[in-house]
Amino acid sequence: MTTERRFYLTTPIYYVNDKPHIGHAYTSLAADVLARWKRMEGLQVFFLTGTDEHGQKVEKAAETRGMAPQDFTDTVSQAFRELADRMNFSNDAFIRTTEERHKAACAALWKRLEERGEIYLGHYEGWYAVRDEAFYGPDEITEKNGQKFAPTGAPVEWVREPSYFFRLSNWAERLLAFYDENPDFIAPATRRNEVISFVKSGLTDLSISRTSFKWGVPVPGDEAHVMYVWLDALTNYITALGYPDEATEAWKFWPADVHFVGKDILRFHAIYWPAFLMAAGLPTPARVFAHGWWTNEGQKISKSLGNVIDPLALIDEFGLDPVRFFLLREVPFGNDGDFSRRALMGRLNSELANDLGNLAQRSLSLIQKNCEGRLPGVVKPDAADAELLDAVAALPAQVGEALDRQAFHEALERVWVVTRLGNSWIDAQKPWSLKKTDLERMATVLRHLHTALRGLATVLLPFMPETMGRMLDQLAVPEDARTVPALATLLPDGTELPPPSPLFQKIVDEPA
Ligand code: ME8
Repeated sequence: MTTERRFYLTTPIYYVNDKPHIGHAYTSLAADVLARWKRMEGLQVFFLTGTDEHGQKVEKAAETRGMAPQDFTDTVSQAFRELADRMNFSNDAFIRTTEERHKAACAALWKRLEERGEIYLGHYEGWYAVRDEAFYGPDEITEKNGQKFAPTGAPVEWVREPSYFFRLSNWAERLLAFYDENPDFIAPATRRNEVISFVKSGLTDLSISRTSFKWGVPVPGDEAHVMYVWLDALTNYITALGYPDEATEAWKFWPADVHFVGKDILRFHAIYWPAFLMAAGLPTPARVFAHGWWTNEGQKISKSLGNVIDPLALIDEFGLDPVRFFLLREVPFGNDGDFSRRALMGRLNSELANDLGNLAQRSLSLIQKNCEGRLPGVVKPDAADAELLDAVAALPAQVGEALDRQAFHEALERVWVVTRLGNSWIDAQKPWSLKKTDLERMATVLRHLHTALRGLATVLLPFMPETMGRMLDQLAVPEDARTVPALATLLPDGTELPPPSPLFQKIVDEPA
């Protein structure tokens, strides 16, 4: 019996208090690339994204617009779905926390925690930031001009209300042992240390219900309370797999292989989430990866500064795949990064149009012109060919290894090392002048270039699915051979290649 290899990866579910921006697109893009790569490796993949629709923040946003919360969330959630379509995300499901199945999953998890003695009724008194939907301890609060703030800069208010609590304080030791036993659970490593020191500094019980507003999942048996939005939200990762029905096919995907999150919400995913799961007797995810924060031309992205980057406008201006490429190429995944139009244009012009696009165009035009558009065979190999061919052959394993660490920038750098090698190799081999001097060598050189281009386009397919799909069309690689394992099977000599056309358009205008 063969066991299918499964891979489950998720994005945060985004708050629907406002329309999507570049940060949301970024997290989901990273997940999309990994999902596509894992499918290409032959794994059965479940890639989940969606929207987080309850809580005070969303309720307030609806109120400001004079809309009923459900109508408001229907509209904004749709904008996130459209973003996923426009960004060509390959998510297998899109979950909304206002769905009935999700409310049922939350209620089931709550009851399980209650049965296991993990929940008690008490009274909450302390600081709460609606913007973060988070509670803060007195030692975390700072004051400026009479207003109190959380470490994130979000204003806090004093909350005093009856509340159910989760016995988080009982889980500190168990969490520390868990981080120790699972050194890869939190990535990157610097973030891991932050979480460990936070847990070591002591955990207090967590307030998990609110009574001062209504927009949430009712607490089973006590409808004066709605569940704390983070307990509700985190549960989405198991709702989507059919929880509480653990007999479903989808449940086999649990536990998750990677939860992709931004660094702002690591605490919820690396502390609360495993604690809830362990307390409920459910398996814990393998990894939470917290990536960094984008700024815009050096400034924090915020609505009040009016510098929110709309991913759809960027796609309209630069094309989808250059944007997808830029976001993962420009900044090491995990670090903060600055978005600049000039940097995007630089990457598009030099790396996509020049390095990759021209290499393809030059090689394929020569095959078209000098080989009647048919794929030549290898007739006159040379020892010098090994450098290029070995580098191309090694690429899938190198890219796979980097992607297993979510090191998207390293994966792309590996690909560009080989792309640059392809360019220096074509310049050294000069197939355009071999036409007059050595036809057999010319055929061999062009065949090797085709092999290199096929390898490059295949490993880049998850990053730029549309453009690399076109490149593979031009290379005459059949749809079912666009995978890493299929690279082992050569295309037959004489395969007819369509006339090539440019893959990327350079952008020459200057930023406004
Ligand atoms: O936190 N740079 O939702 P949210 C990079 N609903 N990434 C950014 C970013 C930026 N400037 N701004 C946002 C929530 N992000 C909760 C999550 S999960 C169970 C519940 C990305 O709409 C990043 O992934 O505030 C961040 O963690 C997420 O959007 C926050 O989205």
